[in-house]
Amino acid sequence: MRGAKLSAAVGLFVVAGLGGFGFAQTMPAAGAPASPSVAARAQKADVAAALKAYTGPEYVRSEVMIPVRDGVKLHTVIFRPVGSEKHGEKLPFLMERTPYGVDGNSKASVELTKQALATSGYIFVYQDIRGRYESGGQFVMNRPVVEHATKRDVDETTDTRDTVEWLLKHVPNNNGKVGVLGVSYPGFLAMMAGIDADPAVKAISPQAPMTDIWVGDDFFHNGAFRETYGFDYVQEMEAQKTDGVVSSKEDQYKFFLDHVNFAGAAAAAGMTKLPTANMFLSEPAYTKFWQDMAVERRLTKPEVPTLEVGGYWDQEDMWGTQAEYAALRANEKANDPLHKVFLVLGPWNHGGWSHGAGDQLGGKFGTVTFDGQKTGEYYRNELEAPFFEYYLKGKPGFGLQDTASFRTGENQWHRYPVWPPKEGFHAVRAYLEPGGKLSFKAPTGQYNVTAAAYVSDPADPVPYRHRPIQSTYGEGSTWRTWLAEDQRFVSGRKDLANFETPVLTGDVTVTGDVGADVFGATTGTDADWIVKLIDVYPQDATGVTTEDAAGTGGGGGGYELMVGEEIFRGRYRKSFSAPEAVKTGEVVEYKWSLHGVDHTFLKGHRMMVEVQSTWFPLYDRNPQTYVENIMTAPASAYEAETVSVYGAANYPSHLELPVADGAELP
Ligand code: PG9
Repeated sequence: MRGAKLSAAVGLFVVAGLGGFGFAQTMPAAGAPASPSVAARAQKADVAAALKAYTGPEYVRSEVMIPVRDGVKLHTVIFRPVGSEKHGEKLPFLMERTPYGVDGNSKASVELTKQALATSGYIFVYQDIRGRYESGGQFVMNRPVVEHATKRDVDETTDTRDTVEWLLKHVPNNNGKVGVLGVSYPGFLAMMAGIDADPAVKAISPQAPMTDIWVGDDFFHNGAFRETYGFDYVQEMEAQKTDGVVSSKEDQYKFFLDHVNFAGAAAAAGMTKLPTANMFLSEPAYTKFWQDMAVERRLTKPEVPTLEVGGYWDQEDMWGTQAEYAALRANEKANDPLHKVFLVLGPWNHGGWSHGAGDQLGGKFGTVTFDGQKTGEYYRNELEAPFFEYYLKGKPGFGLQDTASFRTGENQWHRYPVWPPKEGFHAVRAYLEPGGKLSFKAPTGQYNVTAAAYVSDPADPVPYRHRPIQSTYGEGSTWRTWLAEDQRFVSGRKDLANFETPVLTGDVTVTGDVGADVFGATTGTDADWIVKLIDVYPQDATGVTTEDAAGTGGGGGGYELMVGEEIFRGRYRKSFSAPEAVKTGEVVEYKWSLHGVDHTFLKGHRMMVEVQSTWFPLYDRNPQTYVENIMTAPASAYEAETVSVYGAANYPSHLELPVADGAELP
């Protein structure tokens, strides 16, 4: 996870990172603070309060350059509890490897950010990965795993192994066991520790790991390019060895519209030669380059106990956690706790479980609360700490059998023997029907009719969050919580279609993978399909607040909360690596996943499905006229087109919903 970085100027510029699982995580979840001085004060107050509460041992810091097999040296910061060697106590290692800089980690940040574990006593290790900050070698974004034939064949798995071997030999009073954890990029690196794992690695926790950045994580989703994220992140990581922050005062909606396509925006920022930007521009389809990075393709079985953690409202890597769990779980041996994958999913944004109470999610454009349940604290104290305590120290108390999930709406934790759970749920179809109806009865009698049609105009795309849209991690950015924003700011637009149930007469719980199955046509030759599953709150709703509630005094009446959402780029309907134009007017079936959901639509609420064809500038605009490379599409290719969503006996567009048995469907 990138820390919340501070920025204050116009245009592209670079500031130093805040480091590790350190202070960055004490930043408020609702976006970057108003100014560095406000942020610094808030951090100081948080730190002072947390330090007061800490009762564990003090930690002492040392620094070392660890040599790996090809002679590169990796900068590593180590914290050991003061006096542990005097008691002869042997302790396990807990390691985080990161591209975001480890120098900022201090004794205080160790004692604060992993309080339960720091109190128990671990040797904490933080390492700059190859090519970043003070480590030697060359940084490669999401470095693929390679065949290890010679000493020059290095990747993150070999760097981890070599580091572990060095630590075991050189750090006194270790118990020979290593745990590796991390969120996001460090989550990807935690998974790397579980591939061809060193025998001393006894537990890993990949948290929001990016897993396949073309199919479903940071850079593309089902072929649609995540324009703002790709633009910002690549500059922040590849323009220099240390973290930068891209921050602009300009509304990014306007910036990307004015530059027509990604090539135009990248040229304006002078970033076209950065390695990953160059690949965006030259290989936008799912080529070998992107496939080689896909981690789930490497996961043959859980080599070590693995705790996967993810958030249902993760704005960056929602897919990775669920994909890794699925790949590992499929190859797990029954009753083998040493080769087991566990999964925790909760009501969190990217990394939201690692700091704060977790009793609410959101920002000024929408906040959801969870009946006072402190989901983050529960995760850290009842799941994460016991996991490492059990596997690295042999202490009892880790009771998770397989999966823990916090079900929103109902606001309760549940444990399932597998994800998605099979017992107690069954698949139902929610059909998109004419008149804006969402119905649980299949359409009969009517053939070839559309449920809705709208004109999608790339000159006026649907914004994905409230404007002005700030740079991802720029000053005042609402990026971190946009998935929880009240969707009423767009749902009245003419360039999308809504389908709603009547008011629910009983609770309807949806637990598991939600699928979209849309029969659609366009007057163009390419189109994007975005489907959102929304919980529409009643006028007297409690537990939600939003500035959008015009006339309701800022309460949450009528709040529209997305609980599942995803895009599919039409040209990839047959193959992700060989895109093809769509035939004008042809009705095509598009099927894609909206991922795992665990949510109760409460009695008195309504379910809504929203379909649209732009989501800007989160995703670049599809010109809607087929061109070979959208990254360089000329302005003349961008055409307004009519998009039709069918709702007929022969074209039954629907959502596939895993619904709890016994639910009262309208
Ligand atoms: N989501 C970040 C990321 C970007 C690109 C690749 C991998 C990770 C992160 O927060 O680390």
